[in-house]
Amino acid sequence: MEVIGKTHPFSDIWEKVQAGIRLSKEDGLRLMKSNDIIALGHMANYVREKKHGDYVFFNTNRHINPTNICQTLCSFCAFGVRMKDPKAYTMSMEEIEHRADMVPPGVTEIHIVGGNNPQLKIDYYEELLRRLKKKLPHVHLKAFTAVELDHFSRVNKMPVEEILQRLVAAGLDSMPGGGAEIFAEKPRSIIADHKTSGERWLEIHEIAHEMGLRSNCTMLYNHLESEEDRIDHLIALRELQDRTGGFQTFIPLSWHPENTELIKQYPDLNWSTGFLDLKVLAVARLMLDNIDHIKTYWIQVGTKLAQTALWFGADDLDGTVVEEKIYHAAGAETEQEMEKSELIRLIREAGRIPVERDTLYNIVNMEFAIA
Ligand code: V47
Repeated sequence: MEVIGKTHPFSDIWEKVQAGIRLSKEDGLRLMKSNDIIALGHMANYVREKKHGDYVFFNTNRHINPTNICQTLCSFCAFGVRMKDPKAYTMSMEEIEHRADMVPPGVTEIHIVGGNNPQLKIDYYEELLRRLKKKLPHVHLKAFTAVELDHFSRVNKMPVEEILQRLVAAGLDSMPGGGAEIFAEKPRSIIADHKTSGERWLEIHEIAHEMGLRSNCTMLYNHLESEEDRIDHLIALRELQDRTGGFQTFIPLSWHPENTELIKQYPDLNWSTGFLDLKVLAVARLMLDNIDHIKTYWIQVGTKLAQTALWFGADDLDGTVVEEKIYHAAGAETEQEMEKSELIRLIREAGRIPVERDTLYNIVNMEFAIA
């Protein structure tokens, strides 16, 4: 039986998907407003399999969050704190080096993001990258969101181009996708009032791409955004990707409410549901025709849903992670790390083929595919 036959309400969209024709904003809105999760999943999985067959990518990585002191203090976030907060910390270079010493062989990436700490100048971050690169020359350093780079630019009174040049010279290899949140001004002004604007976030990624750096992109949903805000956000990413081709992967992130100011202001908001998570992921796969990979972040959606997502458009499970702080500050109940063997088991049990990749999606190990 056909999932989407000629009389199905999405038959026109399904024809476009099969013909590789780009979906419009109106198409995106119809999909986002639909509860036909089977049809959405069917179409997203079609695209996903056309791009990647049965492969599911993962990487062996570590997270380091050098400081949680943040002057931006977005209401949706539970990680950033004021300087005088008892939980405030900034890692010394010795602590950073200690973490580098703990990195076992086989790790290919360190993901580094932190708060907008006004006391740290660019030389702190240059030194951090240099020390990590010296100890771990083969490990890819994916560091600093566009929001942090914008903050460094203001604190150091330097154009972001110069900040990026200095950080690249110190060892920066690529940029993570955080900080995008939702570009629409209305919800952004409530959930992330003092943050870098959506326009500036896009501009900084464009600058980075023009300098030859690759980056990721994200969208934070399940707060005050409308369905239209979500589609506009995806289209803004798609348009930038048309110009630069620099985004590697898109990661949908659902908002976690615990310990945040936003839930105090809007007590009716809630945790995301598995249904919404799968819907946003599938619609993203369908709208972002020019971004190769869609990552489901198991830390954030949980391992069971992340595994299911591999049939709803996702082809990447992120990694072993280790020491995740941002989601755990906001009540995430997942573990803070996962063994590689467990990632492989989840992928295999979903009937897919595990492929270990590095940050730039070069294949590190295909042997799990054969076992
Ligand atoms: O920008 C922060 C989100 C992001 C909360 O590039 C929250 O490979 C939900 O971007 N509830 C950071 N979300 C994480 C991120 C990321 C993760 C994994 C891989 C990559 C990559 C990037 O986390 C922030 C924000 O959107 N966030 N607090 C919260 N309470």
